[in-house]
Amino acid sequence: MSRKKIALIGGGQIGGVLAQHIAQKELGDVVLFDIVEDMPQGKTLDIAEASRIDGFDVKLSGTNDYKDIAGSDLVIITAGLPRKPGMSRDDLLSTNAKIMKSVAEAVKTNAPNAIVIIISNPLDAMVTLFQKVSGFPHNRVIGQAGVLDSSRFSTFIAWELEVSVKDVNAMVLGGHGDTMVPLTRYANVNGVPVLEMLERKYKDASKAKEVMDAMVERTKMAGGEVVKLLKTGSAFYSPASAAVEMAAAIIKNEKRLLPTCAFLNNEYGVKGYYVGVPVVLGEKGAERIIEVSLNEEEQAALDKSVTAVKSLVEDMERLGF
Ligand code: A3D
Repeated sequence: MSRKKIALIGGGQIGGVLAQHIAQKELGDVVLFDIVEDMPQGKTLDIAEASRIDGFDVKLSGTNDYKDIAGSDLVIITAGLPRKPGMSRDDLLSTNAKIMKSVAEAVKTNAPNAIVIIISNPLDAMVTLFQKVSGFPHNRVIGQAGVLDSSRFSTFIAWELEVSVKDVNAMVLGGHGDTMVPLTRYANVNGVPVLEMLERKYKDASKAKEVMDAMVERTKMAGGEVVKLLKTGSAFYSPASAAVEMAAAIIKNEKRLLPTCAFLNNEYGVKGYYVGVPVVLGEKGAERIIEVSLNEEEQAALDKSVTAVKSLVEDMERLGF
């Protein structure tokens, strides 16, 4: 089996960690692209020089020339500005849309058969724009947000219940913004409902609900919490880990069921928009969208999140993209 080729567009904070994780897991040869001269070359050289110590053997190269991404099986995009304190993800719209348009044109020309995972914010709009400009089939263009948001939610649950995070299963649906929808009813610790564990812990249903609501709120604001602490940029370790989990599912055709920003065609009552939902990821990218039954309250929350995604996409269209 020949080794896969993975191109990373954007060699900043997330791009660098992506390159390191992908190399360490030997998912494929890595080409790191950035417009900043020498920087991606320096980062990949640095990572490659740890290969003897870490025990991985893949090719790593940095480039400022899109021709070097030719033949890529997978492309992961982080090009664009990150948030600074006080900014919402949506504040990045016009700058990052301009960047994403140029990236989409270059990927279309140089790696026309690749599956593409987008991380740049505002996520739902950037995925929509990439697909529109590239014309790639919807199953080959997806966004990373839900894996990270779900991992954040799972982490807070593990801390609260004092159990290993490895046993926590929790999923976040919707757009990657303040309206995202953590599914509290489905959250469980190896099959035991989190809500039930909270009720037993506090022996009081309303207190249990209050604690759950606080974890939901922290999950929605988790990106901003990190931005406020870092001051100069946004989260980068955890977004990279999240995208690598998706990349592995695709490269190894694992059929993982992961929350993914995917194109909906009447699923969840949504037609023609990219929204975060559970998706089976494999060698064809987003292979199947999985519908989860939602109660009235959950459906209303998802509808609200979809409305936010639609208005973001409309804003982008008004800007001429
Ligand atoms: P940063 O460290 O600034 O890296 C971005 C890189 O993009 C820089 O190295 C730039 O030089 C490069 N770049 C700029 N313009 C272009 C261009 N035209 N072509 C190619 N590269 C270019 O940011 P980061 O790595 O911290 O974050 C990258 C993006 O991910 C930002 O938009 C963040 O908001 C976003 N982000 C998303 C999540 C999600 O979960 C969706 C989480 C965290 C950050």
